[in-house]
Amino acid sequence: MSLDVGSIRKQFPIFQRETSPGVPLIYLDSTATSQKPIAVIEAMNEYYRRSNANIHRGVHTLAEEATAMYEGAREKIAKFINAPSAKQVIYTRNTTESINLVAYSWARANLKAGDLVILTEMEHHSNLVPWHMLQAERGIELEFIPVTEDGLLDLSAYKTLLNRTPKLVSFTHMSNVLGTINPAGEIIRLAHEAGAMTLVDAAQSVPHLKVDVQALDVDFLAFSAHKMCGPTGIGVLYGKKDLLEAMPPFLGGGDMIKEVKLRSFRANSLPHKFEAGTPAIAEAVGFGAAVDYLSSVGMDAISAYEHELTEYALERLIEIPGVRLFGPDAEKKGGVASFVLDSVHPHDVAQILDKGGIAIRAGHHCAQPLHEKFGIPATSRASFYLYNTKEEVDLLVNGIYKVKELFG
Ligand code: C6P
Repeated sequence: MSLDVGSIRKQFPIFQRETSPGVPLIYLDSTATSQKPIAVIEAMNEYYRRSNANIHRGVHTLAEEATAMYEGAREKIAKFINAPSAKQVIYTRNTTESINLVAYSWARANLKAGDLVILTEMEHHSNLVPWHMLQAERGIELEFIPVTEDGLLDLSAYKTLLNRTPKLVSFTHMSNVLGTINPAGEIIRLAHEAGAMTLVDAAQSVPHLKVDVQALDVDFLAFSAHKMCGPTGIGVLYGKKDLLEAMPPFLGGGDMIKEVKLRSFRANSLPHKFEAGTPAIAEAVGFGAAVDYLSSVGMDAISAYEHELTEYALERLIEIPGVRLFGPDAEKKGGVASFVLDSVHPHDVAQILDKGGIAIRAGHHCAQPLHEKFGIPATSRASFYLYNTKEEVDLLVNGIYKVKELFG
């Protein structure tokens, strides 16, 4: 395998801990949130120890250092996704807030009753509920690209939906349940041909694949730092410049203004127009360090390694009698293995595995409609990142055999 996983693991302090005496941590829940390397932890620590100050406000040394660190991280993130300018990288709290920003600002300014928004059946709740809310408020229409039995988007059904001249196509780049990597470039090209804008939920793709916003020609793209070795509390909305410039502010307050009078205000320029109030400064610094870290390992190497690991995991899991796996084969998916085990509730599977130090997630993973589509309330989900190993996959498989034994 192409990565030196032994030395990568040494950079993540959490892997030194045991979940109970003598039981090392096997962390297979990076789709929920990734672990953090020492470089990220130390960058945030160092910021608080040496440079803590508010940004864009003071002229003292610390304020200028803090501002430079906050804006420097934005430059790094812009480069990481190949944004034409750092001004097009808006800091938010997370993917969820980024999608809500588009729904509140762009959509409320541009959509009226009867306008169609196309989503998919595999969306996370954060790319469903903001549109449900707008539907209730505005009377927009929602349609969904169906998911096939093998966990792919039905692109011929999508093409038929496009005949109804949608205003927006908003979809996940990679499913957090099926692992499916959707053909984002093609979906965007077809949407544009039909005259629609596009929003990509890249919460699961940016951490694991090289994502180039210019090559994709996407209009808006949302992701979170905490799934890509960075801290919680910060995410990004990328947008095309002309769209962001035309959009009204989302939240009002300090820093997002050029001028305020008693009865009026003028909004600030990009990106500050969308960043009201004191932002997550230390988190931005950590986000920049995370991007440096992932770049130093190499996104292509990370994707290739995860692919090999996922292929191995799927092969091993499918051998277990009573396991039903969801999603396409390894060629079409990222490092996610969601499954059900005959007559054992996913929460029981997760709880028993936890006794052996194995952390997986069980539940609907904030994708209830997708689970409903497959006729199940919940799945167990193991997910992989650059620090996981084949030995951990083997321990997971042994753990599932133990669950089977316990439940007869
Ligand atoms: N999925 C999971 O365990 P936030 O919480 O805003 O950082 O990310 C939301 C989100 C949006 N889209 C997709 C595809 C996601 O997977 C997630 C987060 C986690 O699957 C937590 S529910």
